[in-house]
Amino acid sequence: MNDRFLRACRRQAVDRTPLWIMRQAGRYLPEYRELRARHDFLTLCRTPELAVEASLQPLRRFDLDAAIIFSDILIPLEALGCEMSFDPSPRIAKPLKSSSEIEALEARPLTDVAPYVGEAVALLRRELADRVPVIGFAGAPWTLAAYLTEGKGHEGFPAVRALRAADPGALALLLDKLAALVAEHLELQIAAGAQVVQIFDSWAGILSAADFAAFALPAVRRVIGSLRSDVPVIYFAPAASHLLELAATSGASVLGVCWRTPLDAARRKTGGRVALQGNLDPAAMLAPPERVRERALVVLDQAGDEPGHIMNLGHGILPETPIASVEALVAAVAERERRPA
Ligand code: 1CP
Repeated sequence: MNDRFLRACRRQAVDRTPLWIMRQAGRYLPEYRELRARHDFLTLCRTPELAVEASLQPLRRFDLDAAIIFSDILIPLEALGCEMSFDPSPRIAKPLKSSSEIEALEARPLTDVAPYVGEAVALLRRELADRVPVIGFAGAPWTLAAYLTEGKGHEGFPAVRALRAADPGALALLLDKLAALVAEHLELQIAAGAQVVQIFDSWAGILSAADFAAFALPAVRRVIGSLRSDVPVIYFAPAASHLLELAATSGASVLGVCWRTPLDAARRKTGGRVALQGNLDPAAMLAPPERVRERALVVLDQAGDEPGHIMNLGHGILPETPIASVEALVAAVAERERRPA
């Protein structure tokens, strides 16, 4: 098997830096848009054959070192009885408004509510036949709490920050319940064959360091600490340069870094305790291929020669990204093959 991604997660030497792309299965691919024209988003997520098709699409085109299961971070919220739709951004029918609603939340087993998640992971493993490892993923408790209280994506997510001020005990209870759900969601994917898991804390950056340390971080630590297997965990909190040192203590073996923090600075701040993933600016992918190459080589230089770097963008690939940019990124990484570790 191509195991350079797994080796880099463990900070072992590799023949070249592994590459995958956040949101690599998605809207920048014409074949994904075709699939979506025929099926709505939730149908893709809930039908293992279709989810696996979306996961495999980028691997047919590009020499990538990992596959990510096609799903969404909000999918496990169904276990809490939460109704949602995607248009294409998520909407939650009844956002949580009160502490009594939080107290009343009871999770049904994910294997009953969303058996298709494990089925899709297992099918993807079979289809890949060990060509590259499979990444499972989940949203972090804090980020899921942000959507559950706000009901949709919303700059700064004021509802969850208001809850923090009004009723910190209710927020802590919500994070506890979500940590249990996220852990179950990750265990289920690992049991089905996921070889790495990534936790997306997309909205951790809206917190002060003190509130991150008091609320979001302990919830992530509980999730990671409860995992029974030793699959590498990637923790990604974008727009959170002020939280980097704290994030490095989450228990994850890899820290995803967004484009705002150069990888050499991230390496210094985290003292080499974790592997790093990232961090080409997704907007740089809108430039001509030669500029993409140059920007990618800068990132590889900043990552340095120490083992423990996974090349990626600093956030999800933008839907308007040209295919030629992805090809230029893949070629730039290949250019550095067998540079001494
Ligand atoms: O029309 C469509 O096709 C729907 C668009 C879409 C897609 C392709 C959504 C709705 N989700 C996804 C897939 C998805 N989402 C994946 C798997 C594909 C891959 O990575 O290759 C993953 C890992 C996610 C993760 C996700 N969903 C995050 C974390 C990553 C990040 O961007 O920080 C978040 C915050 C979400 C919520 C969400 N779901 C969909 C959208 C458009 C959003 C974010 C925007 C919002 O809050 O409004």
